[in-house]
Amino acid sequence: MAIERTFSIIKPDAVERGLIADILKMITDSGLKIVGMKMLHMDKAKAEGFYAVHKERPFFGELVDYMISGPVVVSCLEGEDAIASYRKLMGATNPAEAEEGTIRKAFGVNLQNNSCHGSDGPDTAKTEVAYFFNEDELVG
Ligand code: RTP
Ligand code: MG
Repeated sequence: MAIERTFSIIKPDAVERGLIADILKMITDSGLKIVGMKMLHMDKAKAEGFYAVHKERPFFGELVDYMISGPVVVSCLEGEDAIASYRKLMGATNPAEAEEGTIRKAFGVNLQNNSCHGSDGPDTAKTEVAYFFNEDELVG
């Protein structure tokens, strides 16, 4: 298996409830390494750009409003099979359907306020990391 990088967001619902450390612990306990991290509060244009792929979906407006409702923690994670491995750790999009031991099962509130984001493939991982990080903000 290849060493990959993926992009993660600890979403506003989780930051607001003081769950940054709990989620980062689950990430590092799973064997993924944090190679870049920052806290920020997205403006509307930044969030709309990030979720542009969903712009025709009925939930787009609500999703953007939620993502700019408070600060988030963005990170770049590295490890073997990091993209699939982090998607597995997050669990199903809807926390009600997420498996035991996943971030969304532990902390997700509902289909929208599901505590975390992770890239869904190699192409999105690359563009999403680059959307938030310059090369000199990543270590290792
Ligand atoms: P993510 O992109 O955040 O890692 O989540 P995902 O791949 O599991 O889900 P995706 O289909 O890409 O949806 C992106 C985010 O939009 C919100 N959502 N709301 N109201 C709804 O029907 C609905 N469906 C999705 C969630 O916050 C989801 O993570
Ligand atoms: Mg997605």
